[in-house]
Amino acid sequence: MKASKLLSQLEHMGIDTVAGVPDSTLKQFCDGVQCYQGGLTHYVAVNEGAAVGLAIGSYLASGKPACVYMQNSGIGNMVNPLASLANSDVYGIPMLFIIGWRGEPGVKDEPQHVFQGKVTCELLETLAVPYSVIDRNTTDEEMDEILHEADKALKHGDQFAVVVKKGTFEKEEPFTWENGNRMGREEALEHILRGLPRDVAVVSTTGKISRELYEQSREIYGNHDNLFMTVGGMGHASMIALGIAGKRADRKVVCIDGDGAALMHMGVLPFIASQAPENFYHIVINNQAHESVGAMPTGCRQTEFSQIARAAGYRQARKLVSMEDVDRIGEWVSSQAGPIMWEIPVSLASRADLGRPKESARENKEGFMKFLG
Ligand SMILES: Cc1ncc(C[n+]2csc(CCOP(=O)(O)OP(=O)(O)O)c2C)c(N)n1
Repeated sequence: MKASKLLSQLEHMGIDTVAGVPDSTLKQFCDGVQCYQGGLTHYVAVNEGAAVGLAIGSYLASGKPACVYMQNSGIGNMVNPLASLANSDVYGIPMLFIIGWRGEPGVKDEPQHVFQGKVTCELLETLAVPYSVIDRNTTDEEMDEILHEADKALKHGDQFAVVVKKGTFEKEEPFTWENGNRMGREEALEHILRGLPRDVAVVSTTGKISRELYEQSREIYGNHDNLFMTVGGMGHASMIALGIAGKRADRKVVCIDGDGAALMHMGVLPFIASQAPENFYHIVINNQAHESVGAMPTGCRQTEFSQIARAAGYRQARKLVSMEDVDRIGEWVSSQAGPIMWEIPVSLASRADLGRPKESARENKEGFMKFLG
Protein backbone atom coordinates (compact mmCIF):
# COMPACT_ATOMS: atom_id res chain seq x y z
CA MET A 1 0.00 0.00 0.00
CA LYS A 2 1.21 3.48 -0.82
CA ALA A 3 0.99 6.12 1.92
CA SER A 4 0.42 8.85 -0.68
CA LYS A 5 -2.64 7.01 -2.03
CA LEU A 6 -4.07 6.45 1.46
CA LEU A 7 -3.58 10.13 2.29
CA SER A 8 -5.48 11.26 -0.77
CA GLN A 9 -8.26 8.79 0.09
CA LEU A 10 -8.43 10.32 3.58
CA GLU A 11 -8.71 13.76 2.04
CA HIS A 12 -11.57 12.54 -0.14
CA MET A 13 -13.31 11.32 3.04
CA GLY A 14 -13.29 14.92 4.27
CA ILE A 15 -10.32 14.58 6.62
CA ASP A 16 -8.34 17.83 6.54
CA THR A 17 -5.85 17.35 9.41
CA VAL A 18 -3.32 14.68 10.34
CA ALA A 19 -1.65 14.73 13.77
CA GLY A 20 0.48 12.18 15.53
CA VAL A 21 3.75 10.89 16.93
CA PRO A 22 6.06 8.99 14.56
CA ASP A 23 6.59 5.25 14.66
CA SER A 24 8.95 2.89 12.85
CA THR A 25 6.09 0.68 11.58
CA LEU A 26 4.58 3.83 10.10
CA LYS A 27 7.90 5.20 8.76
CA GLN A 28 6.69 5.23 5.15
CA PHE A 29 3.35 6.70 6.20
CA CYS A 30 5.18 9.44 8.16
CA ASP A 31 7.45 10.17 5.18
CA GLY A 32 4.34 10.27 3.00
CA VAL A 33 2.66 12.85 5.27
CA GLN A 34 5.78 15.05 5.24
CA CYS A 35 6.00 14.92 1.43
CA TYR A 36 2.22 15.10 0.75
CA GLN A 37 1.31 17.76 -1.77
CA GLY A 38 -2.41 17.84 -1.04
CA GLY A 39 -4.33 20.05 1.33
CA LEU A 40 -3.83 18.24 4.66
CA THR A 41 -2.63 20.18 7.70
CA HIS A 42 0.01 18.12 9.52
CA TYR A 43 1.16 18.35 13.14
CA VAL A 44 3.87 16.24 14.76
CA ALA A 45 2.40 16.33 18.26
CA VAL A 46 4.42 16.13 21.49
CA ASN A 47 2.46 13.06 22.60
CA GLU A 48 -0.47 11.01 21.42
CA GLY A 49 -2.94 12.60 23.86
CA ALA A 50 -1.94 16.00 22.51
CA ALA A 51 -2.63 14.69 18.99
CA VAL A 52 -6.15 13.72 20.09
CA GLY A 53 -6.57 17.21 21.55
CA LEU A 54 -5.53 18.76 18.23
CA ALA A 55 -7.98 16.48 16.42
CA ILE A 56 -10.81 17.56 18.74
CA GLY A 57 -10.07 21.27 18.30
CA SER A 58 -9.66 20.95 14.58
CA TYR A 59 -13.06 19.22 14.32
CA LEU A 60 -14.75 21.85 16.49
CA ALA A 61 -13.45 24.59 14.21
CA SER A 62 -14.01 22.96 10.82
CA GLY A 63 -16.61 20.22 11.30
CA LYS A 64 -14.11 17.92 9.57
CA PRO A 65 -12.65 14.84 11.27
CA ALA A 66 -8.90 14.50 11.75
CA CYS A 67 -6.61 11.50 11.44
CA VAL A 68 -4.37 10.66 14.42
CA TYR A 69 -1.38 8.35 13.88
CA MET A 70 0.77 6.65 16.50
CA GLN A 71 2.68 3.58 17.56
CA ASN A 72 0.45 1.27 19.67
CA SER A 73 2.55 2.20 22.73
CA GLY A 74 0.97 5.66 22.41
CA ILE A 75 -2.54 4.33 23.06
CA GLY A 76 -1.89 4.85 26.78
CA ASN A 77 -1.23 8.53 26.22
CA MET A 78 -4.44 9.02 24.24
CA VAL A 79 -6.84 7.14 26.53
CA ASN A 80 -7.75 10.14 28.68
CA PRO A 81 -8.85 12.65 25.99
CA LEU A 82 -10.44 9.82 24.01
CA ALA A 83 -12.46 8.32 26.87
CA SER A 84 -13.25 11.58 28.67
CA LEU A 85 -13.91 13.86 25.70
CA ALA A 86 -14.12 12.31 22.24
CA ASN A 87 -16.20 9.23 23.13
CA SER A 88 -19.86 9.28 22.07
CA ASP A 89 -21.00 9.32 25.73
CA VAL A 90 -19.36 12.73 26.02
CA TYR A 91 -18.93 15.02 22.96
CA GLY A 92 -18.88 12.41 20.20
CA ILE A 93 -15.94 13.70 18.19
CA PRO A 94 -15.11 11.69 15.06
CA MET A 95 -11.52 10.77 14.35
CA LEU A 96 -9.61 8.12 12.45
CA PHE A 97 -6.64 6.42 14.09
CA ILE A 98 -3.75 4.90 12.18
CA ILE A 99 -1.92 2.68 14.69
CA GLY A 100 1.41 0.93 14.07
CA TRP A 101 1.27 -2.55 15.62
CA ARG A 102 4.52 -3.40 17.36
CA GLY A 103 4.61 -6.64 19.32
CA GLU A 104 1.97 -8.37 17.24
CA PRO A 105 1.49 -11.83 18.82
CA GLY A 106 3.57 -14.42 16.97
CA VAL A 107 5.99 -11.85 15.55
CA LYS A 108 9.35 -11.51 17.35
CA ASP A 109 9.80 -8.03 18.81
CA GLU A 110 11.56 -6.23 21.67
CA PRO A 111 10.36 -6.83 25.29
CA GLN A 112 8.73 -3.40 25.61
CA HIS A 113 6.39 -4.23 22.74
CA VAL A 114 5.29 -7.72 23.77
CA PHE A 115 2.52 -6.97 26.28
CA GLN A 116 1.38 -3.77 24.57
CA GLY A 117 1.18 -5.72 21.30
CA LYS A 118 -0.88 -8.45 22.94
CA VAL A 119 -3.49 -6.06 24.35
CA THR A 120 -3.67 -3.56 21.47
CA CYS A 121 -6.89 -4.86 19.91
CA GLU A 122 -8.49 -5.51 23.32
CA LEU A 123 -7.72 -1.93 24.35
CA LEU A 124 -9.45 -0.59 21.25
CA GLU A 125 -12.46 -2.78 21.99
CA THR A 126 -12.56 -1.52 25.59
CA LEU A 127 -12.37 2.04 24.31
CA ALA A 128 -15.32 1.39 21.93
CA VAL A 129 -13.17 2.04 18.87
CA PRO A 130 -14.03 -0.34 16.01
CA TYR A 131 -10.95 -1.30 14.02
CA SER A 132 -9.58 -3.19 11.03
CA VAL A 133 -6.13 -4.71 10.76
CA ILE A 134 -4.18 -4.22 7.52
CA ASP A 135 -0.95 -5.78 6.25
CA ARG A 136 1.09 -5.95 3.05
CA ASN A 137 -1.47 -8.33 1.50
CA THR A 138 -4.43 -6.00 2.00
CA THR A 139 -5.79 -5.29 -1.49
CA ASP A 140 -7.02 -1.92 -2.76
CA GLU A 141 -10.57 -3.27 -2.76
CA GLU A 142 -10.26 -4.41 0.86
CA MET A 143 -8.85 -1.04 1.85
CA ASP A 144 -11.71 0.75 0.08
CA GLU A 145 -14.13 -1.39 2.10
CA ILE A 146 -12.31 -0.57 5.38
CA LEU A 147 -12.35 3.14 4.62
CA HIS A 148 -16.05 2.88 3.77
CA GLU A 149 -16.67 1.43 7.26
CA ALA A 150 -14.46 4.12 8.79
CA ASP A 151 -16.38 6.83 6.94
CA LYS A 152 -19.69 5.53 8.31
CA ALA A 153 -18.28 5.66 11.88
CA LEU A 154 -16.93 9.19 11.39
CA LYS A 155 -20.23 10.44 9.93
CA HIS A 156 -21.87 9.10 13.08
CA GLY A 157 -19.53 11.10 15.33
CA ASP A 158 -17.54 8.00 16.33
CA GLN A 159 -13.93 6.93 16.03
CA PHE A 160 -12.43 4.17 13.88
CA ALA A 161 -8.93 2.67 13.92
CA VAL A 162 -6.78 1.09 11.22
CA VAL A 163 -4.20 -1.15 12.91
CA VAL A 164 -1.14 -1.45 10.68
CA LYS A 165 1.15 -4.50 10.71
CA LYS A 166 4.86 -4.25 10.01
CA GLY A 167 5.77 -3.94 6.31
CA THR A 168 2.33 -2.73 5.18
CA PHE A 169 3.40 0.52 3.51
CA GLU A 170 5.56 0.42 0.39
CA LYS A 171 8.78 2.40 0.17
CA GLU A 172 8.26 5.71 -1.58
CA GLU A 173 10.44 8.79 -1.90
CA PRO A 174 11.81 9.12 1.68
CA PHE A 175 11.60 12.46 3.43
CA THR A 176 15.15 13.68 4.08
CA TRP A 177 16.44 16.75 5.90
CA GLU A 178 19.44 17.94 7.94
CA ASN A 179 19.45 19.74 11.28
CA GLY A 180 22.80 21.45 10.69
CA ASN A 181 24.55 19.95 13.75
CA ARG A 182 27.94 18.26 13.34
CA MET A 183 28.51 16.31 16.57
CA GLY A 184 27.50 12.64 16.27
CA ARG A 185 25.09 11.32 18.92
CA GLU A 186 26.89 8.06 19.61
CA GLU A 187 30.25 9.82 19.79
CA ALA A 188 28.85 12.32 22.30
CA LEU A 189 27.43 9.45 24.39
CA GLU A 190 30.77 7.66 24.32
CA HIS A 191 32.55 10.79 25.53
CA ILE A 192 29.99 11.31 28.32
CA LEU A 193 30.43 7.71 29.54
CA ARG A 194 34.23 7.90 29.40
CA GLY A 195 34.17 11.02 31.59
CA LEU A 196 31.62 9.89 34.19
CA PRO A 197 32.82 8.43 37.49
CA ARG A 198 32.15 4.67 37.54
CA ASP A 199 29.68 4.80 40.45
CA VAL A 200 27.22 7.14 38.69
CA ALA A 201 23.84 5.61 37.83
CA VAL A 202 22.67 6.38 34.29
CA VAL A 203 19.01 6.31 33.27
CA SER A 204 18.55 6.49 29.52
CA THR A 205 15.59 7.29 27.32
CA THR A 206 13.61 5.22 24.80
CA GLY A 207 15.15 4.42 21.42
CA LYS A 208 18.63 4.37 19.99
CA ILE A 209 20.14 6.48 22.80
CA SER A 210 19.68 3.49 25.12
CA ARG A 211 20.97 1.05 22.51
CA GLU A 212 24.08 3.16 21.91
CA LEU A 213 24.70 3.57 25.65
CA TYR A 214 24.28 -0.17 26.12
CA GLU A 215 26.95 -0.93 23.53
CA GLN A 216 29.27 1.85 24.68
CA SER A 217 28.97 0.85 28.37
CA ARG A 218 29.93 -2.71 27.56
CA GLU A 219 32.83 -1.46 25.46
CA ILE A 220 34.09 1.02 28.06
CA TYR A 221 33.20 -0.60 31.42
CA GLY A 222 32.96 -4.25 30.31
CA ASN A 223 29.33 -4.34 31.56
CA HIS A 224 26.23 -2.16 31.57
CA ASP A 225 25.10 -2.61 35.17
CA ASN A 226 25.16 1.14 35.85
CA LEU A 227 22.58 1.68 33.07
CA PHE A 228 18.80 1.56 33.38
CA MET A 229 17.25 1.68 29.92
CA THR A 230 13.77 3.17 29.71
CA VAL A 231 13.01 0.88 26.78
CA GLY A 232 9.29 1.76 26.79
CA GLY A 233 7.41 4.52 28.61
CA MET A 234 8.87 7.22 26.38
CA GLY A 235 9.23 10.53 28.20
CA HIS A 236 9.47 9.03 31.69
CA ALA A 237 13.25 8.52 32.01
CA SER A 238 13.77 11.70 34.04
CA MET A 239 11.10 10.74 36.60
CA ILE A 240 12.69 7.30 36.96
CA ALA A 241 16.05 9.00 37.54
CA LEU A 242 14.47 11.40 40.05
CA GLY A 243 12.86 8.49 41.88
CA ILE A 244 16.29 6.88 42.25
CA ALA A 245 17.98 10.15 43.21
CA GLY A 246 15.36 10.78 45.91
CA LYS A 247 15.98 7.41 47.55
CA ARG A 248 19.75 7.35 47.19
CA ALA A 249 21.41 10.58 48.29
CA ASP A 250 24.73 8.68 48.20
CA ARG A 251 24.49 8.14 44.42
CA LYS A 252 24.73 10.64 41.60
CA VAL A 253 22.12 9.97 38.95
CA VAL A 254 22.41 11.10 35.33
CA CYS A 255 19.35 11.00 33.06
CA ILE A 256 20.21 10.90 29.35
CA ASP A 257 17.11 12.05 27.50
CA GLY A 258 16.14 12.69 23.89
CA ASP A 259 14.50 15.91 22.74
CA GLY A 260 11.39 14.09 21.49
CA ALA A 261 11.07 12.26 24.79
CA ALA A 262 11.72 15.39 26.86
CA LEU A 263 8.98 17.21 24.94
CA MET A 264 6.50 14.38 25.53
CA HIS A 265 5.94 15.16 29.24
CA MET A 266 7.70 18.47 29.69
CA GLY A 267 5.91 19.36 32.93
CA VAL A 268 8.58 17.26 34.64
CA LEU A 269 11.14 20.07 34.24
CA PRO A 270 9.63 22.48 36.81
CA PHE A 271 8.84 19.48 38.98
CA ILE A 272 12.49 18.38 38.98
CA ALA A 273 13.54 21.95 39.78
CA SER A 274 11.06 22.17 42.65
CA GLN A 275 12.40 18.94 44.16
CA ALA A 276 15.93 20.43 43.83
CA PRO A 277 17.78 17.08 43.98
CA GLU A 278 21.49 17.85 44.39
CA ASN A 279 22.46 14.44 42.98
CA PHE A 280 20.42 14.73 39.75
CA TYR A 281 21.84 15.65 36.32
CA HIS A 282 19.83 15.85 33.11
CA ILE A 283 21.41 15.57 29.67
CA VAL A 284 19.17 16.24 26.66
CA ILE A 285 20.57 14.93 23.39
CA ASN A 286 18.90 17.26 20.90
CA ASN A 287 18.70 16.29 17.23
CA GLN A 288 15.36 18.09 16.73
CA ALA A 289 13.97 14.73 15.61
CA HIS A 290 12.51 11.34 16.46
CA GLU A 291 15.62 9.80 14.96
CA SER A 292 15.10 6.30 16.37
CA VAL A 293 11.88 5.75 14.41
CA GLY A 294 12.84 7.29 11.07
CA ALA A 295 14.17 10.79 11.85
CA MET A 296 10.94 12.73 11.44
CA PRO A 297 11.46 16.26 12.84
CA THR A 298 9.69 17.00 16.10
CA GLY A 299 6.97 19.64 15.97
CA CYS A 300 9.13 21.97 18.10
CA ARG A 301 12.55 22.16 16.44
CA GLN A 302 13.26 25.62 17.84
CA THR A 303 13.14 24.42 21.46
CA GLU A 304 16.09 25.51 23.63
CA PHE A 305 15.93 22.94 26.41
CA SER A 306 18.65 24.62 28.45
CA GLN A 307 16.73 27.91 28.50
CA ILE A 308 13.54 26.13 29.50
CA ALA A 309 15.34 24.25 32.29
CA ARG A 310 16.83 27.51 33.57
CA ALA A 311 13.42 29.20 33.55
CA ALA A 312 11.97 26.12 35.28
CA GLY A 313 14.43 26.59 38.13
CA TYR A 314 17.29 24.13 37.52
CA ARG A 315 20.39 25.21 39.45
CA GLN A 316 22.30 25.45 36.16
CA ALA A 317 21.55 24.76 32.50
CA ARG A 318 23.87 25.03 29.52
CA LYS A 319 24.03 24.12 25.87
CA LEU A 320 27.25 22.27 25.04
CA VAL A 321 28.29 22.58 21.43
CA SER A 322 31.90 21.38 21.58
CA MET A 323 33.23 17.93 22.38
CA GLU A 324 35.69 19.57 24.82
CA ASP A 325 32.70 20.67 26.90
CA VAL A 326 31.04 17.25 26.60
CA ASP A 327 34.28 15.75 27.93
CA ARG A 328 33.95 17.88 31.07
CA ILE A 329 30.51 16.58 32.08
CA GLY A 330 32.04 13.89 34.33
CA GLU A 331 34.14 16.47 36.14
CA TRP A 332 31.09 18.74 36.63
CA VAL A 333 28.98 15.84 37.90
CA SER A 334 31.70 15.16 40.49
CA SER A 335 32.12 18.74 41.62
CA GLN A 336 28.81 20.58 41.17
CA ALA A 337 25.40 20.19 42.80
CA GLY A 338 22.32 19.45 40.71
CA PRO A 339 19.82 19.73 39.33
CA ILE A 340 21.80 20.68 36.23
CA MET A 341 20.81 20.32 32.59
CA TRP A 342 23.24 20.02 29.71
CA GLU A 343 21.67 20.18 26.25
CA ILE A 344 23.82 18.72 23.46
CA PRO A 345 22.88 19.44 19.83
CA VAL A 346 23.75 16.43 17.64
CA SER A 347 23.38 15.39 14.00
CA LEU A 348 20.87 12.88 12.65
CA ALA A 349 23.29 10.05 11.94
CA SER A 350 23.13 6.58 13.50
CA ARG A 351 24.86 3.27 12.87
CA ALA A 352 23.13 0.71 10.66
CA ASP A 353 24.64 -2.19 12.67
CA LEU A 354 23.56 -0.88 16.08
CA GLY A 355 22.70 -3.83 18.32
CA ARG A 356 19.98 -4.38 20.92
CA PRO A 357 20.25 -5.54 24.53
CA LYS A 358 21.03 -9.26 24.65
CA GLU A 359 19.71 -9.92 28.16
CA SER A 360 16.05 -9.97 29.19
CA ALA A 361 14.59 -6.75 30.62
CA ARG A 362 14.31 -8.47 34.02
CA GLU A 363 17.98 -9.46 33.97
CA ASN A 364 18.90 -5.87 33.20
CA LYS A 365 16.70 -4.62 36.04
CA GLU A 366 18.36 -7.03 38.46
CA GLY A 367 21.88 -6.05 37.33
CA PHE A 368 21.02 -2.37 37.81
CA MET A 369 19.50 -2.90 41.28
CA LYS A 370 22.59 -4.86 42.32
CA PHE A 371 24.75 -2.00 41.03
CA LEU A 372 22.74 0.47 43.14
CA GLY A 373 23.30 -1.85 46.08
C1 LIG B 1 4.44 6.71 23.82
C2 LIG B 1 5.35 6.39 22.69
N1 LIG B 1 5.15 6.99 21.50
C3 LIG B 1 5.97 6.71 20.45
C4 LIG B 1 7.00 5.82 20.61
C5 LIG B 1 7.91 5.47 19.43
N2 LIG B 1 9.25 6.02 19.62
C6 LIG B 1 10.31 5.28 20.08
S1 LIG B 1 11.72 6.13 20.15
C7 LIG B 1 10.98 7.50 19.50
C8 LIG B 1 11.77 8.74 19.17
C9 LIG B 1 12.46 9.34 20.33
O1 LIG B 1 12.92 10.61 19.94
P1 LIG B 1 14.00 11.36 20.79
O2 LIG B 1 13.67 11.28 22.23
O3 LIG B 1 14.18 12.71 20.23
O4 LIG B 1 15.32 10.49 20.59
P2 LIG B 1 16.09 10.16 19.21
O5 LIG B 1 15.46 8.93 18.68
O6 LIG B 1 15.95 11.32 18.29
O7 LIG B 1 17.51 9.96 19.65
C10 LIG B 1 9.62 7.29 19.27
C11 LIG B 1 8.69 8.29 18.73
C12 LIG B 1 7.16 5.23 21.86
N3 LIG B 1 8.14 4.35 22.12
N4 LIG B 1 6.33 5.53 22.87
